[in-house]
Amino acid sequence: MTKISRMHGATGDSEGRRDAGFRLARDGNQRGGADGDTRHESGTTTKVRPQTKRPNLYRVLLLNDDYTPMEFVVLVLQDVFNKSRDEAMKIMLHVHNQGVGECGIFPFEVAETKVTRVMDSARKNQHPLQCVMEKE
Ligand code: TYC
Repeated sequence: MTKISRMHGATGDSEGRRDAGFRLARDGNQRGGADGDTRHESGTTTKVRPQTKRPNLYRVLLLNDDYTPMEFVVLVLQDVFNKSRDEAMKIMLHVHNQGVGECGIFPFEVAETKVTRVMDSARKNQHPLQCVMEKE
């Protein structure tokens, strides 16, 4: 469901500014968007603003090491990050050759859960594989 916020107010003030409250309320909403005006018979204006806050996104990265088997990394990428076999192989080889590679970009709690799943699985299998997240 789309959340709607309404801001009532006069359309001008003593300093000649229009809808100052509305502009303030928009601060931090970088996406902007389609904002509508509804004029009432009373002469007041209602601004309707869909809530379009984006979640904080985090990049999940795999780090290379010399000991974790390539096949284990490929399986982790398939299981935890839902990659196809081909895509998992591509990412694993990128990490193997470049030292670090991206598994995906997710909202904080999703990223955290994926990092935990990778680290738990690596520990359980006694591999030194490292998985980290960084703010996008
Ligand atoms: N470098 C490892 C090897 O040669 C393979 C590997 C790839 C390990 C990616 C970790 O994130 C990793 N067995």
